[in-house]
Amino acid sequence: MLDNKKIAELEEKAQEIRIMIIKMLARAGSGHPGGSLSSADFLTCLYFSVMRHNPRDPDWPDRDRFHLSKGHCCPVLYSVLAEAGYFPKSELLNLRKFGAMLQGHPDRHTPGVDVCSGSLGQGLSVALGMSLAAKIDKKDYRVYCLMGDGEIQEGNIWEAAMAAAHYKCDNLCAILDYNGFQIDGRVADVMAIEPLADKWRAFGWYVIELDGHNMAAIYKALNTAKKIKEKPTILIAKTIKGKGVSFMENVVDFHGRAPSEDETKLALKELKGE
Ligand SMILES: Cc1ncc(C[n+]2csc(CCOP(=O)(O)OP(=O)(O)O)c2C)c(N)n1
Ligand SMILES: [Mg+2]
Repeated sequence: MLDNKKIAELEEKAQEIRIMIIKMLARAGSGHPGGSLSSADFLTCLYFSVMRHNPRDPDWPDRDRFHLSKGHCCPVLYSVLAEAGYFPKSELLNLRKFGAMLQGHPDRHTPGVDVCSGSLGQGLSVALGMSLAAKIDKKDYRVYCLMGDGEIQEGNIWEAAMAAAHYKCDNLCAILDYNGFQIDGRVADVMAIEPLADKWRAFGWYVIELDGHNMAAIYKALNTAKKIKEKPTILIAKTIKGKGVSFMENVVDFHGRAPSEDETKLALKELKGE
């Protein structure tokens, strides 16, 4: 278990990550704040207390892999990678500029990014491939894959889910950002995904349901997943889309719209607790 001091440090870091997300989106003038903010807590926990990785050696063969299947939420990944030291934080302000390192969706030219993503529904298949590669190569790295709740309406997610259980991929940990919203509105209205935990269990997965904004719970769940044998694990993390900025929370418009100048000022004020 982590002590309260370490939990508080991670919470503070997650808040800094949220601040970076807002600043980079404001500068770019486009991008996806909602799902980036909802993922900030578990990405912070992963990169700063759970994953085995080395920012000075992004291609280290024994590193744990992280795959952002919902690639549109790359501002959270870029912020975490910059905070960890994969590249200078100043790069964040070039987001989405023509020719810049940080494109609107993840690209392998960015240190710390293993796979291009953005076309939803493919990530679990990619992560499954990495997980099988580890087994074939007799390596003990773990593979993490972050998916959106709208994204899992895609059929090939379920094909990968079935295969991962069949091949007993216990080095594979999926995280579902269950924020309840997709591009067009509520997931429950567009295409219902419940009963979700039962579905994944029926596909042969070990399921952990948790509050995706509770740092202690996230840390505990990620470490429980490490101990599960013979099965892949999914963390179904209940989150709030736009978490941390009151006027973005659960507002569909902020799925894919950058804040205006006034909104940016307000958002940063809130996040800094001023
Ligand atoms: C195959 C594919 N179809 C459509 C899109 C356009 N798109 C981008 S984000 C998004 C909604 C995703 O919702 P969700 O998975 O819930 O992500 P989050 O709420 O975390 O932003 C869609 C449909 C896409 N990127 N890929
Ligand atoms: Mg969603």
